[in-house]
Amino acid sequence: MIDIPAEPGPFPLDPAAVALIVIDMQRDFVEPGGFGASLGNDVSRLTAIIPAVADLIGLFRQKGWPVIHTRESHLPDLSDCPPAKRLRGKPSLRIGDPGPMGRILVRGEPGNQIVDGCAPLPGEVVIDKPGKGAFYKTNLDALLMQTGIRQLVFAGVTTEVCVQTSMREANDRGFECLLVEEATESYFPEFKAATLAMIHAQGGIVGWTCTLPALQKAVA
Ligand code: TIU
Repeated sequence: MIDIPAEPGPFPLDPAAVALIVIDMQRDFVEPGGFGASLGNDVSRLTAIIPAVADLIGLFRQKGWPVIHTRESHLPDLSDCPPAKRLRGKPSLRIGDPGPMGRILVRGEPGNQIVDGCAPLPGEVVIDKPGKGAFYKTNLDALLMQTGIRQLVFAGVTTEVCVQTSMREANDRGFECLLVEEATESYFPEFKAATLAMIHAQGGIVGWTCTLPALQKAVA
């Protein structure tokens, strides 16, 4: 075990049972013209974390620890997109509409690709998920069970939507979860701060949070 300085206390990282899960670092959320921007958001806060996420991915690759990537995406016929999701709000473009990076949030379109700085290497698992949570209608649970992974280090976007939803799903399934502050971001800084606080409150009710330098130093 390697003790990572974290909140609410040290995270006991097990090199034999840990994986990094990078949530939805896809152009749809991080670049102008995608789903995030269509909802009225300024994406620059998210673009800014690409180097930190890349550093974290690099650390796991250097250690030989697994890296898992996710993408929020729907089938081209939108059969896996509930109308309640597609019709929500008043976006400038809805899921499935053609945009500057292809159809919004549709699997295989340019906007659905993970940004270059965080791109998966051959052999790394990429989970396409129709929901906000990474476990809903995916094989992630089975994959983690097969490979003996019991701890998940979380990164990606957005902190309070897909990252937090996935982390809560993982926590309920018995995984020990650690969120890295510099490697996650929200369109709303106050939501990021609240999410970090609520995760590690009450003795780590949904998991742990740590800083990237603390993790880097502890595993060096
Ligand atoms: N809108 C928003 O903040 N997030 C999402 O819709 N999906 C993810 O967080 N990936």
